[in-house]
Amino acid sequence: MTPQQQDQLRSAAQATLRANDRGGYAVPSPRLYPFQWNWDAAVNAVGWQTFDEPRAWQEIETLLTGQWANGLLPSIVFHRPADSYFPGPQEWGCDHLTPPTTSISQPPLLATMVRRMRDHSRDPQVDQRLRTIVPKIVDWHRWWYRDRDPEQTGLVVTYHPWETGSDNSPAWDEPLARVPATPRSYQRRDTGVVDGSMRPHKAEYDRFVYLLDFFRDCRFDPRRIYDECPLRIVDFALNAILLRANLDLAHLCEALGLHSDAAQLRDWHQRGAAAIATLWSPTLRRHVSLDTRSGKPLPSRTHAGFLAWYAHVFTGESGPQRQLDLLAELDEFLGATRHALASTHPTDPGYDPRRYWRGAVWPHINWLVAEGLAEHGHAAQAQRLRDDTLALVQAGGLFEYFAPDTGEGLGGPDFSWTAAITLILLQ
Ligand code: 9YW
Repeated sequence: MTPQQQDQLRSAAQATLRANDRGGYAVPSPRLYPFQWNWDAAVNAVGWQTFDEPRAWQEIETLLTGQWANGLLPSIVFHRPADSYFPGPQEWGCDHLTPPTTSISQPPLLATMVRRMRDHSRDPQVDQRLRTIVPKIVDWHRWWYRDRDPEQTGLVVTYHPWETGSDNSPAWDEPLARVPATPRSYQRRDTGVVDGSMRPHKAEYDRFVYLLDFFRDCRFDPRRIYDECPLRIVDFALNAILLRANLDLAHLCEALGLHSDAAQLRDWHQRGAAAIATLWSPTLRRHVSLDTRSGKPLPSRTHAGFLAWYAHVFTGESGPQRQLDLLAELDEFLGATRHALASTHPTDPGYDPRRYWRGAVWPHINWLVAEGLAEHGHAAQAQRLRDDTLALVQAGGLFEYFAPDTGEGLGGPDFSWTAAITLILLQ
């Protein structure tokens, strides 16, 4: 890319974030997702920081207004009503809250993004802001371990594919099939905004809706949901993101003098890293997620395993060999499609290059995997992922995700976190 092309792309990405700004928060994509999403906001903040640092912190502070008293930081904060999205706050049974939210969370990227923002900050008063922000993120991590790991295994469970952020990944097919379909009728909005062939199937939505009704009917009682929810999985990707976030949050706590919180966070990381090692599959050469209802591993060949570097869990004697195995698996992913990184490998029976998390390339995942690779000295692979991401965006536009075979931009247009990742990679 020439410097002039880079400038053009940077301007387009900045303009997209500005256009998606609804006053303190950016919607992921104007019509498809008209509210503030949790892990999108974390990525978007880092994107904002490349050209407007005060706005970057505002993105996070606005997200935190949706935090529940028990620490949960919800997946969506419905700051203002909009009718182009289903399910809204009433469906979740959370319309009485100010602001209304969902009742589930999303991958906890926030602490890692906040640490990065502090490292890059030009604001001499930044720690003043962090004194309010950091304890709230600690409360969120405490919520994960209290409500989502009541048996203290070191790993947290999730109850909804939306909570994993990778909604229709083939990894969830089997556990989701055991969830009853909702008996009630409902009206999807997403397929009125983008082509239905790029979205989850109705059978999946029927179960997504069943689950959110279930949480509401349980009155969000954590013990009851843990005991009775028909879907209960240990998502490797979410746990990898949480483990990494524990380390970054511990660093932030130390910087602010919150030493006992820091010690707790390092303990969670250590116990989690030991527990996550048991999810390694020597035959598949990667970690896999676990269905804690059936006790069975979920072996779908997805990109999730490549977050192991980012999570810093290759500790102990097995670490070096496991890294070599995972690099071999990564080579197979890189060689399998024209554009990396396919979210599902083409040999997986669930592969579908255009249908969302069943094959499409996701810019933010590329970036996270690249960060982890670079931190472990695998510079060439990291660069390949960064180059592929920028090439896709340049040729295909600032879309939500991209076809790994043709490079076509798919899903929602003018997508905020795609813009943010573009800005980060062009930095
Ligand atoms: C939904 C906003 C969100 C992302 C998720 C992605 C999708 C659908 O869009 O969720 O209805 O919440 O799967 O990861 O945060 O971009």
